[in-house]
Amino acid sequence: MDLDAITEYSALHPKPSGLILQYGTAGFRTKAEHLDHVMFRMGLLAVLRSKQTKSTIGVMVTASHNPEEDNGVKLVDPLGEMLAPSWEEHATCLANAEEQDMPRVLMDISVKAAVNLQQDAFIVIGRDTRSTSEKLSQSVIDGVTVLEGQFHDYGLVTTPQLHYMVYCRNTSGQYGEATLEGYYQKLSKAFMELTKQTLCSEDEYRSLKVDCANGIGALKLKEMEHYVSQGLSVQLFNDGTKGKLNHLCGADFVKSHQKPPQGMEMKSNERCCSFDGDADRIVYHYLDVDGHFHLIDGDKIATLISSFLKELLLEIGESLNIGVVQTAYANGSSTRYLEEVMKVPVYCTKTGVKHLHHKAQEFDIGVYFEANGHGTVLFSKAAETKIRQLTKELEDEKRKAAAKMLENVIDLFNQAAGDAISDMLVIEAILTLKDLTIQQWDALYMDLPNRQLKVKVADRQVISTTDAERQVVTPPGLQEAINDLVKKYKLSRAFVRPSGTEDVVRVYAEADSQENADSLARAVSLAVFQLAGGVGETP
Ligand code: NG1
Ligand code: ZN
Repeated sequence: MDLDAITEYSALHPKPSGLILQYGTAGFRTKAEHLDHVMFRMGLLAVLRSKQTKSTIGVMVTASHNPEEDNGVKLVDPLGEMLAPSWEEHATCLANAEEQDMPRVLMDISVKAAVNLQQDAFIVIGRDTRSTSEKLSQSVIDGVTVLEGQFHDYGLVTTPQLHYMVYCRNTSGQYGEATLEGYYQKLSKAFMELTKQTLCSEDEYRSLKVDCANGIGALKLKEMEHYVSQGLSVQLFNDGTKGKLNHLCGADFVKSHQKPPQGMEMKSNERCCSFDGDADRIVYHYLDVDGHFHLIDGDKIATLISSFLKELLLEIGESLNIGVVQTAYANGSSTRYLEEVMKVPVYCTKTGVKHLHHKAQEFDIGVYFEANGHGTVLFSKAAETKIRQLTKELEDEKRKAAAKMLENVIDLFNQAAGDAISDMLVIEAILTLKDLTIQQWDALYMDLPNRQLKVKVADRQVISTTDAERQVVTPPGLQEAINDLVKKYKLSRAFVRPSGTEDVVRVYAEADSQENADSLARAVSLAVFQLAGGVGETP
């Protein structure tokens, strides 16, 4: 390592002294103007990680669903997965090292992680449409270059597309070709094959309105449109030509406000969906004939997909197991429906897709979705091999067709990460194949009314939790207070946790009516404010 060169280049990306950031649920995220040094240093770190794993590593510059003014960065591990936990710690140390200590901290990491510095390194870089992203990704490149890493800059891509590129490059093309063209071809081929059996060609099934959150999803759907146009026509809204990123639109807005996005013309019973700012989340929604808004969130997406997969498994008659993974934010009705009606095992993990992803790997087929619409389906290698073998060997026509469909589903899901585009195509295929309207899908079960709120506290880390974040451990007395409040309502449930991406404590409450869910959420927020050091206005 040329420490002099590192010191010299680092001075061009100086760290504001005293600034402390944490590699959280989704990497580093904060106001864009505080991130230049972090980007440079993540370029350096990506090179070390690449040398250590002898693989291509990804660096994505995005702040997903957060406001336009924010930005962020995360590293993508060799199989398209989130960065390993021990390296998250390295990332935090490196980002927070004061200017003069940084080269030494970098050396320490390299020694601790037993990195062979002679090894080659290859980094792929992507960014979202934020106005600050281009310059910040250039700082990543500066970091990569000073450590003599090779790189390929994919420029504007969705987060899942970058994960896909990493996965492709580390599996020597077996998974797909590491280009955008390769991505579109792989997905569209699987989609067209999956849907070709259907006779249904009514327009209402084939056209979908997409709210792109004024983000990267719009550009990429435009690029992909003609690949799938025979099976699906998408009409794009909030495509970034006028509105502000994630502002009053997008999956996060729609989910957390339980309202239609602005800038989208919705007629009653029309199927609509919303992506988030980097296109790794999707939720569906529609207005009914009375003009009421209905949200179909990640839980209902998981239900639709897992029931479809379960039917196909029954059809082919193989004993492959299937499990659904959720977080505490999953609506209570969804968990009940999955367990009691569909008889699928359901597991709860901590928030953040890396936790869900990890758990989902324990099954032959692991379906995981966060309620906010971030998720995918993982097939174990063994399950994939079995299914591919069955499509060749089975003689029974019906069983063979079912196996073929499962094979298409495998190809259609971006197994490296939750992907709004993949998810959308799978959902559209299932609705078409099963001849389901959005209302019929929605009617699988009724969501319990719920409310999410945020509370500002001096130090959100005073709140620690257990039982997949469903119980508070500290500060003392808070869990007891929540228990007492929950008892006052029917069908109620509430929990609180420090956010991993924002400086707030999140509060979630569910109850038998919207009024009750709102009032429980408010009461719990007040308890947090009083017992966990609230600041600013009392909730
Ligand atoms: P935090 O800020 O830790 O709640 C949010 C989402 C996560 C996940 C991450 C990463 C909720 C309640 N939380 O995390 O599910 O998607 O952002 O983007 O939706
Ligand atoms: Zn996102």
